[in-house]
Amino acid sequence: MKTRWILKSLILLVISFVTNIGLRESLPAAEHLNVLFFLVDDLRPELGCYGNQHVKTPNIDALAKAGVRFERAYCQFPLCNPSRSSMLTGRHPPVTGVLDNSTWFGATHPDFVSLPRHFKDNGYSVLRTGKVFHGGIDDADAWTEGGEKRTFEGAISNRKPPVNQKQNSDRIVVLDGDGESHQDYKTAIRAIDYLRRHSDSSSGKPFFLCCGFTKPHSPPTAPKRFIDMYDLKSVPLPPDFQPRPTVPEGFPKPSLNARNGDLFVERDASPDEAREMIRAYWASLTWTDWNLGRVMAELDTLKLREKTIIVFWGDHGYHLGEKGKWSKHGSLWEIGTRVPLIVIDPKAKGNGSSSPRPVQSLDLYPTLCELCGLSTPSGLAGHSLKPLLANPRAEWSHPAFTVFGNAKGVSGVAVRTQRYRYVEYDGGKSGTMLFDEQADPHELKNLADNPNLADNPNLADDPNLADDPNLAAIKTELSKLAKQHAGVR
Ligand SMILES: [Ca+2]
Repeated sequence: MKTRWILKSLILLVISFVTNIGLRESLPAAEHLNVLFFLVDDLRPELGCYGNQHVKTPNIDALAKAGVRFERAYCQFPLCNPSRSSMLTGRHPPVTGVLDNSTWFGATHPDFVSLPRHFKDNGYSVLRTGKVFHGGIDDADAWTEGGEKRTFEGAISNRKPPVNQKQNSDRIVVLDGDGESHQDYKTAIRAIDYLRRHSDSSSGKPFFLCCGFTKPHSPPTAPKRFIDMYDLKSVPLPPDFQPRPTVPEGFPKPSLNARNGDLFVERDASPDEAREMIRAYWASLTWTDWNLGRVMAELDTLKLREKTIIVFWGDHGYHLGEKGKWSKHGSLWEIGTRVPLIVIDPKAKGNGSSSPRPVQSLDLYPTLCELCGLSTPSGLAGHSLKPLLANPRAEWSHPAFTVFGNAKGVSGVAVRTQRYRYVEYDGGKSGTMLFDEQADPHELKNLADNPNLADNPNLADDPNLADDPNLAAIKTELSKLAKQHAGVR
């Protein structure tokens, strides 16, 4: 009898060891929180919780009420693959080497452990549904479920864009019913299935679930009832609207690409067409909000809120006709680089408020490691946001950096402090931009080339800058930061 009891105890011990072997950290398994990470494609902070009075986003607004909303969050590159590769490896784009939509970071840097891979290595069930890495360039081995084989071998995709991409992107898609036929509807279904199957924490394996919606990326897409929510006549145009991308007088030529990437490609946008496209973008993001709401309802049904960190993130900014530009390609303006970011740590003291500090997408990797009690891999460039989750106005000395370029290298660097945005093209040789975002939120006035800059006293209390005596000194300090960042490798 005693032998049988010892044998049973030994078997239980072995089962327990095998179950928890992946959780290498010191915390017991039950104390590791789950992660539910929403990634939304091409969503600028066009949301109720970011002050937009027109759009209907009740489910995302509810996330903002429950967590900390970051008022000034910035992507590292205004394009899908470089932005996502940066956030998911915790490194700046010049370090990942991903500066286009064709490059796979892992071929050149097999030593970089991606965010989902790190959670997998630490014993989490790591689950993917929808777009997380860029399409066809998945870190396939990072997931315990949902990984997809990359569509090419080596570092660079040889896939050519379809010949009719321009026409496909530049249109409005109306779905039947609730949109059941669309990928994003199915992405939510799969997330709900994952939650049901992985909700039992007694298994000793918490989950890290990434749920990536492809809308409102072009073509704007929604069931009809979401389009009908908006009255076309009430859609405002931006104050700097133009029919085509137009570099304003006094601004550097590289600040706007003459050719739009996704919408109104090589054609004018009339004011009426622009209103219709903005309405379609709103409908598309309201449908995304609805899909997100379905996943959140399941999380609540399963009573997982208290055990789950929730992140809501957009991959880069987006123009809707500002300065005649549509979509994101190459924009280092505020509207091209600012992203929505909400983090809910169920225990955080700052929940329900917003943080004015400039933060970056690549801060998420170290943040999630710290909140979940995992070690942080070496080589990450970001800073954990945990102090700002506790106190959204805590001291924060880090500015945000965004770059643009291509396979040949970086051509533009933007630095964002709490108050200022500064941009240098080709190290300043192709022009510079300086904005006081508090005085000029639409970026209509380029201060950089003002010969009387030294006459303007620095009245701002910007926690990211030294106590510079005037705007000329601020420009000098920001230029130094931009040049340092251009040299990051
Ligand atoms: Ca995108």
